[in-house]
Amino acid sequence: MAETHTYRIAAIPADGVGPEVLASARAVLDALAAGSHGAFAFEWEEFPWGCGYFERTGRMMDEDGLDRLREFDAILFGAVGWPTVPDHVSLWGLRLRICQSFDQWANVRPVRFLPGVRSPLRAAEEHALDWVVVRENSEGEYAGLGGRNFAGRGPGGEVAVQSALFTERGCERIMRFAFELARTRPHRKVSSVTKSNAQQYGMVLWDEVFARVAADYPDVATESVLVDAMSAKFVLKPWELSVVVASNLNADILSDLGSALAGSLGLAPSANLNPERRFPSMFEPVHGSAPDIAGRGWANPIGAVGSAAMMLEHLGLPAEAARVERAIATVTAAGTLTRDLGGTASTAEVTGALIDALAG
Ligand code: GGG
Repeated sequence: MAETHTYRIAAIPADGVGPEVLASARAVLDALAAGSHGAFAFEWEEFPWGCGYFERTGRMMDEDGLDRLREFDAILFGAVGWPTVPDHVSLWGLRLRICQSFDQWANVRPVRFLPGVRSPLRAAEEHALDWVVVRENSEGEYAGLGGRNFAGRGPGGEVAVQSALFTERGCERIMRFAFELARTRPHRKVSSVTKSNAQQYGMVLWDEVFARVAADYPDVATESVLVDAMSAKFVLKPWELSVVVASNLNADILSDLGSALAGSLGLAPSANLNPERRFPSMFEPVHGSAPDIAGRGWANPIGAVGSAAMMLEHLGLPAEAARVERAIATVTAAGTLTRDLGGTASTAEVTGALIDALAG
């Protein structure tokens, strides 16, 4: 028998519902490995980082954390953020630290409309709705450039500047990534999200690079749409979408809108990719830590399990990724839904149903 291929995965459950949904994703992956007849296995190492860790140590992750993560084949991440730590401290101290240090410059966020899940867009029954938001994940509005000025202004006079950084290289690589992805999809189209009418420097460069890159892909249809018009299009004409490429902040907002339209933020998976594979890539549900429902066993694990499927694809296990995606569709079609989708199933019940569906 061929040797078992063992994938080393770093698990970072972090905060709120993160540990609950990550436990589901791990259970589904371990069930898949157990049924692989020794073809592959997962070796997990769990890191206790997050807001609880910050309260104990003053750090969101260990000082040598990045060096330790570098050794893994991939990272599976839960969610970051808790009311006891300012959001900009927790986000920059963990999730953004990993994404930016490991040059995970492409954040891929599929919007899938699952059977059995009611969406406001189900009126458009005749169309199969399925698109991908490609988020520029290394610069733009998340470049961390700016400052606050208290000096000499007196009470109430403070000013803050938050600048966005757009580089030709950053724009070009995410756009080429989007075009290559579009070539793998039935509808070969890339929609670029801009705001160049109001943002005359960064977004005009974005538009110019898009036009230049598009010329290299004559087989892929294109459009350039203002972010406000694109949010309307997500609701009114989503069947015209295939791959949507946008800057860091615009894509973050639009992907939440897309997953809400598909039924719930709890469904949405994502991959933070370092396409050159110089560093491990990181897979996480789009949703945050949801302090309002954390610890109650209600969290929807499908976003985390879908992220695990994206990790399988990245690790070179596309058939296994497809099996997990089919299991997700089987479970939603059967009406085993958590509360965010109008159901009554717990996280554990959905996880059990997913594992049963893998076996079926
Ligand atoms: N699993 C995703 C997560 O933890 N997100 C936390 C968050 O606040 N992210 C903000 C952002 O990525 O823009």
